[in-house]
Amino acid sequence: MTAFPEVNQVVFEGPQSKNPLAFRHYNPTEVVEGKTMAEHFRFSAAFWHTMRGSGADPFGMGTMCRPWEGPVDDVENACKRVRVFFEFCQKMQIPFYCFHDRDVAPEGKNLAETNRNLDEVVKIFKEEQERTGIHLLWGTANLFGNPRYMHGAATSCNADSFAYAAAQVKKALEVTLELGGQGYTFWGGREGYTCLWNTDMKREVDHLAAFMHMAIDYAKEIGFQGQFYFEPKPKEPTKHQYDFDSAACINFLRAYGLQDYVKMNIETNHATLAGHSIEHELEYAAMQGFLGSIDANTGDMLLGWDTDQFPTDIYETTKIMLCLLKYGGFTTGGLNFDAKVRRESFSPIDLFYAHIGGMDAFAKGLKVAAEIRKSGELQQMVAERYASWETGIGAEIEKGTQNFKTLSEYMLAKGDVEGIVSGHQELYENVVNRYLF
Ligand code: XLS
Ligand code: NI
Ligand code: NI
Repeated sequence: MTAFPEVNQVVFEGPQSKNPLAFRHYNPTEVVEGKTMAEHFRFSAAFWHTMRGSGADPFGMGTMCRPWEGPVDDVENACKRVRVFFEFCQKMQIPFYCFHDRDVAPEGKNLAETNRNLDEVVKIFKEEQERTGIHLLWGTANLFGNPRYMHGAATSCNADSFAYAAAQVKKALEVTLELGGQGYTFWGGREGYTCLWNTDMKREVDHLAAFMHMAIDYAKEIGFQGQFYFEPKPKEPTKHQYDFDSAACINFLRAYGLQDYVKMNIETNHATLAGHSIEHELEYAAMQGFLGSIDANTGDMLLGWDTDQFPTDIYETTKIMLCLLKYGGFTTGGLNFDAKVRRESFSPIDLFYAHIGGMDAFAKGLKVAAEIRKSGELQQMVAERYASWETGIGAEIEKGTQNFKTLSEYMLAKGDVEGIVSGHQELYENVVNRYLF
């Protein structure tokens, strides 16, 4: 049985190809800067969007045509859907996937039945992983969809909601371990607030930290050695999410002694919602040693919410790849397409077009980034900009041999600052563009 009879394996045909079901730039075995493209990207498909995205929005019901879906959302249907997902990943040459517990299996009458449902579906995941060689990049738990989490999960005002979330993450960790998952992600969901009048912020943030410590303790207990990730998002669904951006998350991790266990999973559209760019968020996390994984997507410049579109902007992918190359790339992480097809793109084939576009945009970005790095032009210009730190007073400040008194004496003798040069921003922009067109 095949869910996508019209698609064979999507393969690399080269930049001249006009075949909409072929890669023009993504060539998994092509080596760039000493690694194959497959190793650089570690592409992953998101089960929640690719298999569960219905196309519903606040104004209208689902639109997606998914012929493999049965009339009821039961375990049997869920198992069938898993097989379709693996057919899709295999045809796309996507080596990893990510999922939430509730994406893959329906909730039962109570927690025990829900856990049993999950176990049934996980068996199929295991079979399909073995059949295809596709791996789990990270697992996670949906701690935001059910009404029991209306006030948050770990940060809820209701202790039972916290306890239920703990039970859910316990199970999600077990399942992630069972599937050989390489990571586990915390995304805040509703861990934030909308009205400070009714909110005890300190208590909530303390609870979030306690919750993460419990997860880490339990992971140790069961022998889960995957990497934990924290995924920043400034707002949506709540007005103020506690995991606002890289800087806020890293501060939280350090304040609560979690910094040795958790790295960042950075999402493009979340960065822009925070008023940053993805490259800012990546650079900040990486320079602090917290670069973990990426949720690749893009927002719409004219819309103020998480539109989760597939990335197609080569300028943007070039910037992401420049940062990844600079910091040595992924170890446990990967490039997970946390992206969905538009509501109007309802046919199954659109899932292929969407992922092909994203993978090609990143492959082209990687090639451009590698060219920029090879010439060394930009690095040279930046080095010149900071030249005053290489010798003289600059080098001494960096060595730590100066203080306010000695610097004051230095400046009193010198009289004023010398050697300020232009920032040449426009020149930098032109240099980058030279590699793009
Ligand atoms: C939502 C988040 C979510 C996480 C996983 O905006 O991006 O999909 O990646 O819980
Ligand atoms: Ni995400
Ligand atoms: Ni998102």
